[in-house]
Amino acid sequence: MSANKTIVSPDLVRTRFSRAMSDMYRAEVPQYGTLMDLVRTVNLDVRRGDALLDRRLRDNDEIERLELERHGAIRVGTAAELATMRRLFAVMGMVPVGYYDLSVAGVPVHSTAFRPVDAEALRRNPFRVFTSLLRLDLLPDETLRREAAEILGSRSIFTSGCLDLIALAERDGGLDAAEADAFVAEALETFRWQSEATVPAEVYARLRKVHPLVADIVCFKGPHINHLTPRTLDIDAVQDGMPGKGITPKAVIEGPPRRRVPILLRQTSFRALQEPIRFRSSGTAENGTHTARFGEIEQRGVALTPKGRALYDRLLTEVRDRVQVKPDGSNAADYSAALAEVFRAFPDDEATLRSEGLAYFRYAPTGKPGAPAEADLDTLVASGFVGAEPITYEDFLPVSAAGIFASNLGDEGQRNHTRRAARAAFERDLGATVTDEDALYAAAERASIAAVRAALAASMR
Ligand code: OOG
Ligand code: NI
Repeated sequence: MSANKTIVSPDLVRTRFSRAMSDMYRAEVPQYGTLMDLVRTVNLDVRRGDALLDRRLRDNDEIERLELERHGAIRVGTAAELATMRRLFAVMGMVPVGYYDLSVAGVPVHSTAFRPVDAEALRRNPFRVFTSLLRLDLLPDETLRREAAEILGSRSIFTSGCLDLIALAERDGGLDAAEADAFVAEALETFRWQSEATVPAEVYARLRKVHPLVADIVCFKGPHINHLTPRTLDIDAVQDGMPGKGITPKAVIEGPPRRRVPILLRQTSFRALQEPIRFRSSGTAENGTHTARFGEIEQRGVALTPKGRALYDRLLTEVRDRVQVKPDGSNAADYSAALAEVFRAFPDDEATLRSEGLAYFRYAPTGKPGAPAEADLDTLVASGFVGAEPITYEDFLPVSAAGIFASNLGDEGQRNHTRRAARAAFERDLGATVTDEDALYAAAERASIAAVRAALAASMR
């Protein structure tokens, strides 16, 4: 271990990395820059029009986070790639949270999200990367499975500099400032778009026929970042504003409907670019096109308890049983109407969400003097001694993610497939268990209650 090495915070490495990714993506996909500008304008408008929300954002130091906030997504091909990805993200304080089974949507991947978990790290920079692993076991024929595995087995998606710096961070418990800069530059290479396919046109075409995602994952040198998603305070306004900026959004917003109290996550995206690619072939260069990259926006709301989540899942199923969006999106209005109507059964005020145990809240003393320390929490809240703020949902939703995948493969059609979750295999390939997201929210709420109790007890002395 090098003497006197000053370790920089993983939060800082994450911030530098997410900035570098954003700059790279803006240069690669100009519409992303346009989208960022639109989101910034809408967020400013919302804060001007909603004093309570603006105060909350300020009080929680969320203003700065809002500008920084985004998630991205990648798809890897092998267990070894996934396991190294886990080590790479660990350098930036990001750990795998949640298991998402996308086979429900007929997409042959399963996924996790690498993200920071503690409140302070999230406040500094909540950057997350939705990471999917190809499931060769879901491909229809054995020859193809073997061929895909062989192609993937002969690529290396990390630079040797990157691998060295990951090992160094593991050995020394972190990186110093110069090492961190080098790490960001090396890591960025893995996520860069590279237009040369590693296979001839014929192989690409064959894999594409099985599933467009298979071609996207197998035929290139690396797992190019396929989107970066800024967070907006009003997703409907951004969705409506997109056409005016020359962007065509997908037909419907995924997730819950618009509400007074936003819950979980709402997302919408726009179609990927058609990008020129070059195939590897003997002699002449062959050209083709590939759609890999797209834009997305998200609006985050309060995290739900298992009881709230069960209600959400039940209502969403009811909506989809009633109306399924057609591949061309022509019945989007019917879907939105059904969504709004069915979700009337989901309470839409903070007091009820709290009293019915549907959502997670963070509690804090308001400073009002004379709190009866022995009173129960609800009484303390009702009498203004303790405040309750919604805890933001930091994760993803499998049905929504499936919709995002589908729309960017050029097919908005909603279908229900059989679940073929394989969490144990995923964790084995990852080389670690994934953190249970619900446990994180429950712990955050519990810790805030303990802190309230301690503060009230101290104020009695
Ligand atoms: C990931 C799609 C899922 C989200 O926000 O739910 C996703 C992908 O297309 O690789 O990013
Ligand atoms: Ni996304």
